[in-house]
Amino acid sequence: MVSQVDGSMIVVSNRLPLVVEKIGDEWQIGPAAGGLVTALEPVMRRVNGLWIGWPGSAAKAAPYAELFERFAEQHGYRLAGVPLTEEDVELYYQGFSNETIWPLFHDLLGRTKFELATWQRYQQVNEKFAVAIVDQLLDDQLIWVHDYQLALVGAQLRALGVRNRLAYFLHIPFPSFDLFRRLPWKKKMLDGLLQYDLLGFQTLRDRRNFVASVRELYPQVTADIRRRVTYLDFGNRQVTVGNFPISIDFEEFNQGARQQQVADEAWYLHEHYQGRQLFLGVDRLDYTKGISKRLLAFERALEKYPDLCRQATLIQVVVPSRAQVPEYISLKEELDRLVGRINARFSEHGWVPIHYLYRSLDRTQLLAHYRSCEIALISPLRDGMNLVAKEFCAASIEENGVLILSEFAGASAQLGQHALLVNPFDIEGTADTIWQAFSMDEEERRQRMRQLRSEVRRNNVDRWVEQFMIAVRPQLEDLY
Ligand code: ADQ
Repeated sequence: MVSQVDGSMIVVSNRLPLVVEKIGDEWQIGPAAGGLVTALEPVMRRVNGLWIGWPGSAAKAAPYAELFERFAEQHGYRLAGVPLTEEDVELYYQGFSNETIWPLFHDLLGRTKFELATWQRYQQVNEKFAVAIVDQLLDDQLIWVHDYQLALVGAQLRALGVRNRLAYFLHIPFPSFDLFRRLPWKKKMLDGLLQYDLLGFQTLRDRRNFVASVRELYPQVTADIRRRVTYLDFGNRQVTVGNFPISIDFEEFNQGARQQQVADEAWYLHEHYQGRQLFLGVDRLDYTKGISKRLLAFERALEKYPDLCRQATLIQVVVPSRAQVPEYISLKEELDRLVGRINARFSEHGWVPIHYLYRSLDRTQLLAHYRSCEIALISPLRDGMNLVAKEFCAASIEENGVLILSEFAGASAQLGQHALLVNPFDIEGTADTIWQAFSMDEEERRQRMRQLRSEVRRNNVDRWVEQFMIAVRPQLEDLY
């Protein structure tokens, strides 16, 4: 299926999938970390696509034409940049995207700001993206726009006269109408989204929330609900709405975890933490990831189940993210304080309960951590999907890992049956689940992990793209 879109797809996202930096006199390019990039890279390589986005502000003077050419040779797909001004970044990205949509769509109304100036700039920057797309556009290309920063690009493209098929995928949750209705510009936001031909969400819950909001604000619409998609009929046009759980390249993690370098790193970790079970948290620095509550739950578990002391260690890896947004700066300070307090309270000679790494890991180190840690502790307050949960299972090649997963992660819809589900707001319950995982016998671990791995293997990233592409192509609609 995927080969049928070879060369004919434009992917658009806020950030281009690369990091540019100057080392000495040399400009270097490297791949960026993050869920979207992890999911789309293999697909873009396969279809030799064009990816349009903002290159980032760190390196304004970089020779982009040359760097993009080098990138295309190395990665097998092309890039085109959308330059943004500092004010754009402040108002559209840090402002409306990350201080309005992000918290609101993650059910965190108390953190949500509503400011006219950021909303206005959001619309203008979405138009900038639309103009950049038109510059590159061929007649019959599919334009696939990603995520919450670019909800209105489709509407701006239509306003510029573009008639290509337009698809959109939202990587974060879509909130209930009760929350969505707080947005002062909700009608404009929906008007914009409804200009896409296909709207993709992560879970059935998100799709239902979206359709419910449309029905509230457009009472005349008729909704034809099928198993995989809902068709919204506006009389003169139809919009397809579906849920497509994003995934990972299972084999990349499964095979990657077997490499010698990974085994060496994993051996080193085992030696270092000998005789202990390792819990692992891997997250971008973000208040939605529930890191503070997780640390409190771990603390409560140490208090309530003293056998954990000296026998369990939590390795918490946090990747720096959105470092300019004030909320994220104070979150970092809060985590530093919490880790310090808990470690000071429980540490003994030769054992520290929490090992806290504030940095990104390279692929080998990440795989080694997945492989050597017995228990993944993934407890976001809300998460569109959460790829770390799937990566952990795919890399758990000894098949004895335990997955503790928040019921509010999109991934729980697929993995919930064989993971240990927690409500991250329930510190006591999470502490009990930490103990349950720690004391789970080998047989049960294997049974659960085998099921989890076969679920992730079956529903890998290819399937995500395939399902999305089938939904994009109207001649296949009868299949549903
Ligand atoms: P994110 O919020 O970025 O993505 P997630 O899905 O967990 O969250 O993806 C994070 C990615 O970053 C993973 O691929 C992981 O391997 C990588 N990563 C995390 N910590 C790392 C570290 N310390 N070092 C190296 N790499 C690290 C958004 C949504 C999610 C959704 C994805 C994809 O918020 O809900 O799953 O998009 O749609």
